[in-house]
Amino acid sequence: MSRLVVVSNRIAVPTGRRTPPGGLAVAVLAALKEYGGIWFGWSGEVKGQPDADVEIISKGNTTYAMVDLAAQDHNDYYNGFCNSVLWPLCHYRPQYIEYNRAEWAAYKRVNDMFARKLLPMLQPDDLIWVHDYHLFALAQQLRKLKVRNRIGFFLHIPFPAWGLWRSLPCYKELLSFICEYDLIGFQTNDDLIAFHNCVKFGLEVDSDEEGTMVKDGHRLRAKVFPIGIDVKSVSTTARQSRRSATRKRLIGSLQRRKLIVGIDRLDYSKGLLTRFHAYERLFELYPNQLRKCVFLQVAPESRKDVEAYHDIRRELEEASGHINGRFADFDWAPIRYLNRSFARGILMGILRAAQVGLVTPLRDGMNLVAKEYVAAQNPRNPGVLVLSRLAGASRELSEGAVMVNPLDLDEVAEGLETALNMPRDERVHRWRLMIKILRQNDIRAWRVQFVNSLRESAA
Ligand code: ADQ
Repeated sequence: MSRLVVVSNRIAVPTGRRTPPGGLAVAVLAALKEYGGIWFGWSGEVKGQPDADVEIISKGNTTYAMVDLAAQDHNDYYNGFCNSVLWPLCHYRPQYIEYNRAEWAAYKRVNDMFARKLLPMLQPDDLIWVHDYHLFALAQQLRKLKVRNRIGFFLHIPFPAWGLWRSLPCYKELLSFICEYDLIGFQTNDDLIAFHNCVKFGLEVDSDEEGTMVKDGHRLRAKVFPIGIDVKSVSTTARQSRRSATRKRLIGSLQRRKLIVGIDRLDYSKGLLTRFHAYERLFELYPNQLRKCVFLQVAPESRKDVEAYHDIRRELEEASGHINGRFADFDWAPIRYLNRSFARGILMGILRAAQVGLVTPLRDGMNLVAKEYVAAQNPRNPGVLVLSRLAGASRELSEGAVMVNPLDLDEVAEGLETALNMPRDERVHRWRLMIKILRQNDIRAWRVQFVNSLRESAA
């Protein structure tokens, strides 16, 4: 059986018995355990010299291969082209795009460096699975080095519509790089359609009914593989947290009030500021909710080196201060804003304790927190998910969740009111609809379907 070679911007080496948190790490580690192989990527270290040596750690049937990034590459490739061009572009936030040619050159340079470092480790029948927008150009760089292996790519974030994609100065070149893959996977059908349109209008290449495109004699298949979670593991972790001191402190502090929870990275795509404003609107539209609920938002900082992220923390502190100043009482503060991260067990326990999971990104490839919230619930007395129509997860969960447009503050406030008052029978009914889908499309199904499709394209 062929080995699997996974390539992602960052890699996560498991230490001791602890598995690194996050859906991607869990899925990749399980796939590598099954097939054996290599996980290759950036070590997370920034060093002065470009072209650093590859550090190798072997554990069982898996090899972890890591390279450091030079300071200039970290700035221009990672903070620059990846997070100041591609991330805002794919999340429909063109106002945050800061494009320059030096950073585009750095993107190609780092993709080329990854390809050259990976090359000596490859065997002829390895299946190569590349992850996310940092490495759109990797297949093209590997092909230049005469690598003939099958190469698949999964995009974790949305793919933008043609009208937006074409605003990227180097859109044509980047698109033709993506077409060097054999298989490309998207989170939702919307992303797949957007990609087909970009290839059609940008490169004048049509696709057949099965989503196959042929460009310069090379066949690329594009399909949808919605990423899932390990439902059982989330549910068990959340249930076990019942005994944790943190959870007891949280429940005690609520004094029987209902808990609304949000858990996100501090990122403009997650719609945190509009979420805070919508919560404020809840008390304007439904003053009966005053003193009856508490909103807990956990949001640790991310990408602190990127300019567009500088203002978010201050804006959220101001908004939460304003809401508490406006509505709080001696013994009640409506909002608790925690600007730090927590261990996974504690997070899953918080999700289980909450009567409402509030997930309102302005754009999101999938949003695993929405799925984790559902899996963490007590089946006999579950909470309600209030979910943005603009999250990829809405494609699977729209029947069970209370669906809202995050830009319509009144609609989010109404959604919260509905969720806070929902009778138990309806909550159980909605939860069952969602958990059934989550079990079908779990993390195992995601990786098995992707790897099988890649293998088929090899045949
Ligand atoms: P992210 O943008 O990071 O991922 P998301 O899917 O919500 O977003 O979260 C990924 C993981 O991080 C989840 O397992 C979650 O529990 C954890 N996490 C989130 N906030 C946290 C916090 N405050 N503290 C600790 N852990 C936290 C990208 C895309 C998503 C897509 C995933 C997977 O942007 O749309 O769902 O990849 O494909």
